[in-house]
Amino acid sequence: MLKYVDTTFIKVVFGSFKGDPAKDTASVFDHLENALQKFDDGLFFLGDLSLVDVAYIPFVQRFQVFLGEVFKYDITAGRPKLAAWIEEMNKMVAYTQTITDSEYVINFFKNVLEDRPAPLDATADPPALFDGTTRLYTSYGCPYAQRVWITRNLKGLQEKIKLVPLDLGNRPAWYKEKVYPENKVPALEHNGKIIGESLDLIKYLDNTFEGPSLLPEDQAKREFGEELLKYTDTFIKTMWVSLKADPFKETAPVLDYLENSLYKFEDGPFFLGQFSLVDIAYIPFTERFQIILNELFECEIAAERPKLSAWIEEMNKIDAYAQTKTDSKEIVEIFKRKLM
Ligand SMILES: N[C@@H](CCC(=O)N[C@@H](CS)C(=O)NCC(=O)O)C(=O)O
Repeated sequence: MLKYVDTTFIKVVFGSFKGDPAKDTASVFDHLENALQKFDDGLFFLGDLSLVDVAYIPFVQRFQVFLGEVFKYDITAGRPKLAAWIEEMNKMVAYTQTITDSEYVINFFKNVLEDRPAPLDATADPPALFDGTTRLYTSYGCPYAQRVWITRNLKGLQEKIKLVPLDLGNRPAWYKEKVYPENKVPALEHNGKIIGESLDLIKYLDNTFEGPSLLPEDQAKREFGEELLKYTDTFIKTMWVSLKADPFKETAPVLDYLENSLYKFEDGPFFLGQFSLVDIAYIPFTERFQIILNELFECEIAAERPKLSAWIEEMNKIDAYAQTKTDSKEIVEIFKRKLM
């Protein structure tokens, strides 16, 4: 059973997410159901509780949540032993204390499963504009657009907001003519309107759509959040300009501003304590500047800035963000081209 979990069970169920889970997972869930009938001196795989139960439960729990919520497929239907085993496991505090929130599990799988559509270039036809579909016009390499993409993922809006990536180097003419006269990304098509500007858009998504709220209620936190959102411009400009001068010296004040800001609220590693839109607004830029300054100047922005270092580490654990990252080699190439 311990061999089966990693070699077969997890792979088959995971693979089924892109096919027909009810059909494709039948053999592996039946295998569990039959295994549970083998020893009848208890409700567990080997009769008594054992490491086998421990090895399976984190996966069975996640698959049950995801298949139930997203595919409306109940893995325990027609499998009474499996149902009884799950019920028994749920009585165990040592396990229940470790359960991850269902919303997080669902979003994690949605993010892992989402394929990136190919960017549209000048030869591509426009989508069926203003047909009621909500579309995020984006570019995979653009840090501004990345802010909105992360927000969409975090709020679990992968199905509600369709990604329409553009090839910015060879943009389709219809984008400027029919969608967004500014001809920039990001832009959101929603309810017959086009909305631009990444900072406005992340707030718009947070206020308009369902999903976890990405700004704290606390007034002091909100005010500081606004200040930090405004500061993104200064941060980005200063970091950019430094690349053509002396990055060690010129980036210090803005990086210290971030470091000091991270001391303000002690109830978490993020800018406002808990994770918020502020973290989303900064991360695409800190990510890029960290890579570029390391690569071109051997300058580490988080060195001797323990709060910034811990923040970056925490951010890297967030899957909704990890899914939106651009390959670091590509980032270096883009910057080198811009700096020439
Ligand atoms: N202030 C805008 C900036 C957006 C922006 O500059 N996007 C770039 C790509 S990263 C773009 O579309 N550039 C195309 C152009 O300027 O023609 C925002 O925050 O959304």
